[in-house]
Amino acid sequence: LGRFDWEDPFRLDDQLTEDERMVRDSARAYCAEKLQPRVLDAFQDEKTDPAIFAEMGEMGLLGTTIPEEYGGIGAGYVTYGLVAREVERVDSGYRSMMSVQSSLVMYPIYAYGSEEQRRKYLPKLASGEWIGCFGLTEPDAGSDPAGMKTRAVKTEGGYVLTGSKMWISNSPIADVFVVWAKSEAHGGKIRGFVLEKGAKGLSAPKIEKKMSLRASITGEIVMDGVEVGEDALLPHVEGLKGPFGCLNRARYGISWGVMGAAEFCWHGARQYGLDRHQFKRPLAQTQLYQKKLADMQTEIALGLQASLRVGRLMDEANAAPEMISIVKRNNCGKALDIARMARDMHGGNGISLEFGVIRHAVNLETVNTYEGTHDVHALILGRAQTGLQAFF
Ligand code: TGC
Ligand code: FAD
Repeated sequence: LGRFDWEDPFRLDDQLTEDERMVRDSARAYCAEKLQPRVLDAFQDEKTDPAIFAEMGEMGLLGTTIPEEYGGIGAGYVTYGLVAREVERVDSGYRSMMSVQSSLVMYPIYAYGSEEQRRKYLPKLASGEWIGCFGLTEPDAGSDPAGMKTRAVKTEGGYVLTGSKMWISNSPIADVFVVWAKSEAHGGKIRGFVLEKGAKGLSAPKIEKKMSLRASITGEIVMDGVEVGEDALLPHVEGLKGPFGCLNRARYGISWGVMGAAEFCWHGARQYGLDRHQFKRPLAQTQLYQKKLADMQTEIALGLQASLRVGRLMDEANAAPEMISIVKRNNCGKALDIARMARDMHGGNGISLEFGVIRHAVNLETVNTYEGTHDVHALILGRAQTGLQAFF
């Protein structure tokens, strides 16, 4: 008979390579030593520490899939997923900071950029010296990015960008802005541009009063006639497949990340149930409590296996976007259910920041919404199996 490890029911660990386990373990140690101790204050005071980027850079956690010659560690997508799981075990906001930098800023510069753009930006983004952000969403274009209003108008030496982006992770502290705009010179097609902090007409005010992802700063990007040279254009992609190519990677990473947050909540609820006695017995010795723990264990075990499968296919360049929609949607929804359940199982203590479960629950509300809402991914999957477009 095989061995059963309650924490790792399908022995995910055995399915990883030695290199994958090594990066995972060093990410886990960094997160436990450096991120976990500061998360409570960061969330409570809504403070993002920019030093985290340099720390992550030093640990090789930024742009893990980017080749070494540009500052990455040239690892695969399973490794990237394992890192996301460790970081989000601490806080979805910290994972957000990491995944925007890696999948939404470094990836497009690597995949769609010129050699000069790669050499100029990637090493400094990999080390965390520069912080990046990704501007797709607008005040009037969220689930439907094709409805964006931001425009790039051709000038003699480059382009002038006008428009505004909303709900942009990292933007108030960003040095590098990957921004998507409709370009008249390209028949109104969506093109990517790399803007730099300090450009005239470019500002990134912070969005205040967030009740979720409070450890990760979010802002707008306001472009009031920002002039850039021809060298700001990402030359090798046009159309929505540009930003979607980045989103595929970030959504996949999120599918692992949220399982880390869910594991934190599950483990917390289990320990709480063992420690806390009511009616002269541990809470964990009641049938209802055990059923909830079994549901959590099952969903997390299944979710991780699914993400591992998609990751292996990504490493073979053989994954379809719809597979990513399945794991992004399902794992986010299940993680949110698990965090809410863990909050309930902690009773009154569950609403205190000290136990972490309410923080994960409110964070996961965002994660279930960004990178394509739960329902938008249902529509992507509905379209794929019926051939019928139900967005509009
Ligand atoms: P549609 O007609 O489906 O496609 C337009 C073009 O794009 C191509 N495409 C893809 N390419 C690569 N990967 C994918 N996943 C792709 N999906 C579509 C498609 O082939 C087509 O190409 P072409 O060459 O024929 O033009 O587009 P649509 O306008 O009908 O879109 C529908 C929909 C709803 C699926 C899409 O718009 C969508 O996914 N909406 C959700 C928006 C979203 O996810 N926004 C995320 C913003 S970034 C963010 O949230 C970062 S938070 C990060 C953090 O802090 O961690
Ligand atoms: P809407 O699109 O207005 O959706 C509202 C509701 O309507 C949702 O329930 C949705 O599922 C539903 N809905 C929409 N269309 C349909 C339909 N056709 N049929 C049925 N239901 C529908 N964006 C970036 O570009 N970069 C970032 O770095 C970034 N970071 C973010 C950080 C945070 C903290 C948050 C909250 C958001 C961030 N976003 C970012 C934006 C995010 O991607 C959007 O919020 C998300 O795509 C949803 O868009 P929306 O908020 O405009 O909602």
